[in-house]
Parts: sequence; structure tokens; C-alpha cells
Amino acid sequence: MPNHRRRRVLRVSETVMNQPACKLIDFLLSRLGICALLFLSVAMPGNCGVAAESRPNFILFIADDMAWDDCGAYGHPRIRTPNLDRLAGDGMRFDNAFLTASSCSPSRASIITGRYPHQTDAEQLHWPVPAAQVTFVERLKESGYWTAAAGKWHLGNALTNRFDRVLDIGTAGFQLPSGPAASKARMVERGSDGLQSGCRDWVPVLRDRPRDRPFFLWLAALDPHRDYEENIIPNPYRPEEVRVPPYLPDEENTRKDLALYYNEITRLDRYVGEVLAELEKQGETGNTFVIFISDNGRPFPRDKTTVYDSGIKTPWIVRWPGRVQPGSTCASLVSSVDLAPTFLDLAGVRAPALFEGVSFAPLLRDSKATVREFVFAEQNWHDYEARNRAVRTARFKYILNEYYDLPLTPPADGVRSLTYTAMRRLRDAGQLTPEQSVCFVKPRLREEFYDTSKDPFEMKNLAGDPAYQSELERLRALLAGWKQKTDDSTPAHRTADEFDREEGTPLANRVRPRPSKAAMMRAE
Ligand SMILES: [Ca+2]
Repeated sequence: MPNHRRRRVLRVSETVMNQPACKLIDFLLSRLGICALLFLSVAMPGNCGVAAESRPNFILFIADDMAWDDCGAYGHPRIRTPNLDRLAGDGMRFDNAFLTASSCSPSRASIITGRYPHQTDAEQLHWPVPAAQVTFVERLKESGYWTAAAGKWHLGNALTNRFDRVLDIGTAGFQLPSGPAASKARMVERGSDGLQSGCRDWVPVLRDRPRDRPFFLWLAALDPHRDYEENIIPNPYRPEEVRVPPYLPDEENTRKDLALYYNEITRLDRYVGEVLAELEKQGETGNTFVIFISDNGRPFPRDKTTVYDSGIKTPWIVRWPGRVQPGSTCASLVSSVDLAPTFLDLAGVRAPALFEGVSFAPLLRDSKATVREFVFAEQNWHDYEARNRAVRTARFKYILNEYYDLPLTPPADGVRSLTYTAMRRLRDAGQLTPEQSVCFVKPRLREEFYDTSKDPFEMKNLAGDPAYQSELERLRALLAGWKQKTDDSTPAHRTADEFDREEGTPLANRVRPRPSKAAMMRAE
């Protein structure tokens, strides 16, 4: 490689600063197999104006509250997701992908800023991301990409100017209004199917894009977020078809609730298929990096808003024809904080030093490679006060419950659900197993430790088991180091709950839009 080319490649790939320095050259050269066109003709921001069409387009699909394995691509025996299954068949399925939070807006804030939720000042649900935050989207835009978001936005007003276009579906599909309008405690968006799913504008935004630039699309659904309605798809799921996790009671209301959730996943799959068909029609399939993820786990008790895998593990399917081997799988750990540096890496744009993640581009070429040894996750206020932290390796999970005096109450819409209503009744009748009673227990244990290889549902806490003490201490130290490095300090004051923990009904202190973190701190 000529020296001037090598210098340029080095400049492009400062994003891989987290790679060991001694491997940097090998790493960059190995990448040419994937990204030869990219690196050799990339248009750097403020640099040469080389053929923009050689850079990949990006489509990021974000499901809302979909568990990692609730689709055919991840082996679910009943949920019909032909388009996701095809996407995985044409691309790479990641089997150990994790989010940094199990809460809608903090998870999205982390994805777009490449930082952990508590570093964004938007770590609590519905706190808007402040204007001072840097995102990967504006970096793509500055480098010549056309950037657009369509569907669920949920990040506040300060970031909308980072995109060329934002088609916000509005909040009626996932957020109760405040005041008297909230009294019904239902938030179903009325209207067309596309409005309820959040996917109405996905195909139009792709169809109407300018054709002279590479593009980045942030396509965010409202599916399968609550509330649920009957008969939203042909052949809706029947209660006897669902798979009930062992920490939920296997009874008729739980089954009915899960069937309604499955319906929304199948509806979402259809919209994914429509976008991919439009992409094909435009002849852009081959030059488009497509990734499908969720923002948090299933909206059921002990799933969403927990740092168990059922809250933070996500589907993660990448299709990039000619670069990613069709039908491949990758077991290496990846984190949603890695998305921002990866998009910039693949676009040949330098990542800001404050990004916390690493590019997972090496895994696209070699699924056996490793880009990180552990992932971190946090849970903060979400309808109810909470503060939990976790670190996970490929095998072990350590959880620190900082506010362990508080129960693990599900999100308010989950509290109002068929499932939790049944669970309260069964609790009162003394008919829940200890694993099914977790959301009602207080105080909880301060520390939890799981061997996910033997106990994928994290039901056997090994924190007191002498056989695991050395591993527990290693992970405890890792988490403490991460908290220190990322300035994760316990707030001086707790935030008030905004819903009743037993019934899920809104309390008088709840107002929407929610004030920012800064405004709430000033008020204290
Ligand atoms: Ca969500």
C-alpha cells in the first residue's frame, strides 16, 4: 500500500482507538477486505469530495419493546416474522447483543450519542436529550449523508436538527397525556394501521429521499409497545401458541397478553419487509447496510426496565450484501453503545473521542473476532424510581441494585397489563412461585450474580456461592471501574414515582412533556 494511502487510512480509522495499538495496522489492513471501496474513495468531512456513492447507505430499524428472541430468526417456534428471517438468512445474526438500558428513551439517547445513558443527561424516561450532546447523525450529515428519522422519535426537541428530516409519529401511541386526559390510562393511537404501528412514514421517507447522496435512515416503530388491541393482523395468535417464560405464571391472561404482543411483532415485520422491497426497487440493496434491533426487552413483568437479559438483550441482525456472509451468526459481545462508532467507521468519518463504544465492523468480516469482553447496562427512573447497574461477560452477569429497598415494579403500562393483574391476584392467593414473585419483593438483595450459560433466565442468584466469589469480585471491580470512569454517581435526591405501584394509575405530580434533567435539578 502506498504511504499516502496508508496515512489516509490511519486518519479514517482513529475510531478504532480502543483497539490495542499493536494490532492497529493489521486491523486496518484486514478491513480492506470488507471496505476496500470505502477506504480508497471515501469522502472525508472537509476533505476531498470523492464519489459519495461508494459509501454505504444505512438503515437502522428499531423495534419498541421486542425481546431478543421473539422472532423466527432467533428460533421462536410460533412468531411469524418472514422478513426478519430473510434478513438474517441474507446477513449475520448476533446472538450476544446488549442494550445499555431497558427503557425506551434512555436506550435511544445512548444509541444516538454513543454514550451511556447517565452520560447523556437523558437517563430517565422522557428526559429530553440536551442540545450539548453530540450524535453520530450530525457527523454523517456533515460528511455528506442525507439523514432522516421516521416513526417513534422520543428524544426531545434539541436533536431534531441533527437530521435533514424527522417524521415524528407523535407520542399518543406510547405515552399517556397528563392531567384529566390520563384518567382512562389507555394510550392506543386511533387511526390507520400505520399510525398505530409507528411505521406509516418508513417507505415514504425512503422513496422521497434525494438520490444524489448516500443516506442514513433511523426507522423506529411503536410495535410491539403497549397498549394492545385485538385482531390487528390476519390470523392473530392464539393463547395456546405462546411461550411463557418461567418467571411469569402460565395462565390464561398471561397467554392472552403474550398473544397480543406477538401480533404486533408480526405487524412490525411486514413494515420491515415493505422497506426492504422499496430498497430493492431502488437498486440500493447491495450498497445498503441494514441493521435491526430493539430498544429494550418485552413489556412484561421482570423483562422491560430490568437489567436481566430479558430486559437488555436485543435482536441484532445485520445485512450488507457482499460484505457480510449470508446466513452467518456471531456469538461475540456487542453493545448498543457500539452503533455510533460503527456507522461512522463504515462511513469513513472520524468518531468523537467522547464516544464510549467501539466499532464492531471487525465482526462483520470475521464473526469469531472480539471487540469487547464485557457490556454494561443501567436502569434508572422509568415511571417509578429505580437505580440498578450491571456488567455482563459472555457468561456471567453481576447486578448491583443501588436502590434495593424498592421493588422491581414493571413499567406502569405493564402494571396495568392482563399479566400483572393476574399476578397480583395469584400473589394474594399465595399461588406464585418465588421466581414469579420477584417484582413484589422488597427489600431486594443488593447484589446478584448469574451464570447465564447454565441459567439463561437468571433465576438462581449465585452471589453467596463461594465457588463464584473470585468471578463475582472481578465483575464487581469492573463495574466499579466503569462507574468511576463514566462519572456515575448516585443522585443527591430520589425522583418521585409518577404512577401507583399496585394499580399503575397516574399520580397527580405527573406532567407531560416531562421537564429536562437540568430543570428538575434546579427545582430541587
Ligand atoms: Ca421501548
